[in-house]
Amino acid sequence: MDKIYQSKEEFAEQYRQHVRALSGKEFEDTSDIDRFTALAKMIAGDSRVIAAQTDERNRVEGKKRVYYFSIEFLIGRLLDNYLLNLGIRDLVAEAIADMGGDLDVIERQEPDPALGNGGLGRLAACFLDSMAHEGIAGYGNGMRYRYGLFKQEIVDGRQVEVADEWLSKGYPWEVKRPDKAVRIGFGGHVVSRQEGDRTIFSVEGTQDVLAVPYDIPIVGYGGKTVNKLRCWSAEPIDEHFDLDAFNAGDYTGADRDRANAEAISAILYPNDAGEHGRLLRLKQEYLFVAAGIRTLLDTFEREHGKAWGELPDYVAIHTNDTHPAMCGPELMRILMDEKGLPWDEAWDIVTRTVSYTNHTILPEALEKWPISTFSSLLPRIYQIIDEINRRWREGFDMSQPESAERLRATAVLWDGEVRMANLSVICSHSVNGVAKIHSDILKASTLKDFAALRPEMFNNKTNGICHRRFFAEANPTYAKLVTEVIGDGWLDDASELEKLTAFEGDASFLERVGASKRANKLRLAEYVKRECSLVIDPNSIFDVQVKRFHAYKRQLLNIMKVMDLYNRRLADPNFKIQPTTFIFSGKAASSYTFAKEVIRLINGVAEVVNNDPRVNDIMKVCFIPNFRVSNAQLIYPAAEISEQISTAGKEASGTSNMKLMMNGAITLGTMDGANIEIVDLAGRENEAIFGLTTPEVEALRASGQYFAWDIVNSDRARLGRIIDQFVDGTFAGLSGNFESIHHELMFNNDYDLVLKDFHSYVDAWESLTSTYPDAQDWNRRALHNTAMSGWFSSDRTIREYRDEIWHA
Ligand code: 4GP
Repeated sequence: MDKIYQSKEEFAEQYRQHVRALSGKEFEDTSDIDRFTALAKMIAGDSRVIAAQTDERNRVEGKKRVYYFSIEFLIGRLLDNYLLNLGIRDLVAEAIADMGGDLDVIERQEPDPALGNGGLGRLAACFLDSMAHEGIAGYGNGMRYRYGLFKQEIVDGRQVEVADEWLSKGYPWEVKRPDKAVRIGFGGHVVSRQEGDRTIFSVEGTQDVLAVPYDIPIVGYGGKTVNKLRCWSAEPIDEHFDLDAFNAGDYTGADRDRANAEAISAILYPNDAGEHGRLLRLKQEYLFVAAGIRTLLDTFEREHGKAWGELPDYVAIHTNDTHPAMCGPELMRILMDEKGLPWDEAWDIVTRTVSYTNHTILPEALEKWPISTFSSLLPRIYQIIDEINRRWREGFDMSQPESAERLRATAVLWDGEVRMANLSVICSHSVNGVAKIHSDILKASTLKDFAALRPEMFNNKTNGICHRRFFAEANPTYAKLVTEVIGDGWLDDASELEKLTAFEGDASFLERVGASKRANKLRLAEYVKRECSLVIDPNSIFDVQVKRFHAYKRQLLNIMKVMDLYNRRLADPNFKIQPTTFIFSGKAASSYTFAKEVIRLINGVAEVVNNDPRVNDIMKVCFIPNFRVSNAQLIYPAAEISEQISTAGKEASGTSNMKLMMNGAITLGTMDGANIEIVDLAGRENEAIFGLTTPEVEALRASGQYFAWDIVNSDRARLGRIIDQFVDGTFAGLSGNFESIHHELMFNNDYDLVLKDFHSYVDAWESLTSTYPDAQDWNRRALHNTAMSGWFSSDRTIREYRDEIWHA
């Protein structure tokens, strides 16, 4: 790897200069935040130099460019990642130590931008890293929210949402590019005029805003490729500051235009629970789509002129879920209205350029917009969608018996709504799910009518994770150990981790694997002490469930297990389990009442359990507030059990399962999402699998023979007791009982089958944890999981996208 700094001294001199230029002080006299800002700016500048070289190389080689459209990029902190990818992490750490500083402290100053909700947004960020690593000319296109997802605080056990001011100290990685701003029109009405035999459409009377890009460099491992993430922010077209209003004391009114425009990029919406239908969200979706499409067409035109028919050869547009679904219609609009192409030609270009990934089968997450809202905000786009829909309908032979149902299921416009998933499919040449079972479910049920009509467009791309961030960087002690025995080739090619299987019989190596886990547990215990004022025992098993809170993910099942173990210990002081710390973390959408109640329950149980000396030798419960990329990187390495317990058929893939596996945790999970591939790779004997399978869930639901009360009545002693405790005050100390949870299980008949899977889950947990005292065998399974996890690197996933979808 060519390094940008050859020696500590060379780096130190440059760094000192940067610090001076930024703060006017010598390094020794600066604050940690100044040190961070100067270092990040310096590395960002170096990266931009490589980016220019990358760009030039791409241009000369005529490389196909991939544009990854995603309304979320949950990028995490970048500094450590970039130092690693540039091959200078150790050099920089030593140089800063020589200067009397501490790189770790400096790195902790970096804001952790919450520009995503969870899995989908983090996946997009991992993909950027892997595209750069693979040398793909790949660009992220997203939104720059002034406030990311809320910061979560816990007050009396409840989640409280606080604005996340991630920009308050500046963001040294980004560069604003006002010269690349794009004018975006909303509202207005469509007019047409005739030119020869062509009707040309345009929109008049729009209210315009300016989409202004901020570019963040994306540094690939190996330091050869630096790509770009472009995030769009909304601003007013003209500075229309009303001096009269201001002088009259109306300060808000004076700047109304700015406030109205900026509102579009003010906040990131939660991904679940009823946020659809919000006008601002639709504006966000159009803004980043239209601005991104404009940019990529400008680049294409610069490089290839007006050979629009060649667009699919040089450009791939990937739509991450349905939020960028307007890519198809917007591209149609420009190709027809501005470039003068006829419909058929434009449509052929669009459908050969655009591809789509689905991330969830939850019906509430499949976006739909009321036609009335849509057509008044985006009249020309709506008109194009209407025509797409009309032509789609025309393709049906209505004499066929199945046609009516197929049409109903696949139409874009139906029941007064625009269905974004159907639009995404129809505009694309490829549709993929994110794990094998998920892709199968898409074909067999969610999108089955499309699959029947166009089977060739459906494919699977099992998710992956950036193993450099979530293993090398997050878990330096273990990574060092791995590198010691198999070399560092695994950073470049994660499949090399498999070489670790040769050490599964090496007792002294396994002991060191255990010691590194212990070091990570200590590190997390210190964090927990600082953040939660809770002392947890690093000798106990760290049992971890960290992810968004959602009913189908069944954090409720997990905490019911804790309640059960607690109850059994109180009933019988001789009841033995392996001492365990139950660790939870994650946010719930602010309007998702049930999920928030589960958070409150976990904290309610924690309050009782953690203060009960009768059980403290065997259990503690810990809820870590404000789950985000930076604390995730502390949690995964410390985990020994990975809780992946969704109702089978519901979790599209999951990615925390992969991160935890790589860090040597054993999966306690259902046969759902990518857990299935984990079992395939590492062997069922090295994980703990329980519960109903997807076909069993479907059969049980279809039978109509599931009765929550029967299950509870068949086990009054354990389940019955837990059900009572939701409402009898046992865990109500912090902020009251949990009636709605009781109601969900008993009166809504337990939709997520928590009660049904309860016993098999608790049994699986007891049986797994009973093997913990055999440390050597536990460490062997941990190592085996790490060894077999290389396939889950997002490098592999990206190569599949590249070869099978983008052909880049
Ligand atoms: C998530 C899925 O729930 C998760 O299973 C998957 O691993 C992840 O996408 C990445 O593909 N979905 C979302 C969302 O985050 O917003 O729909």
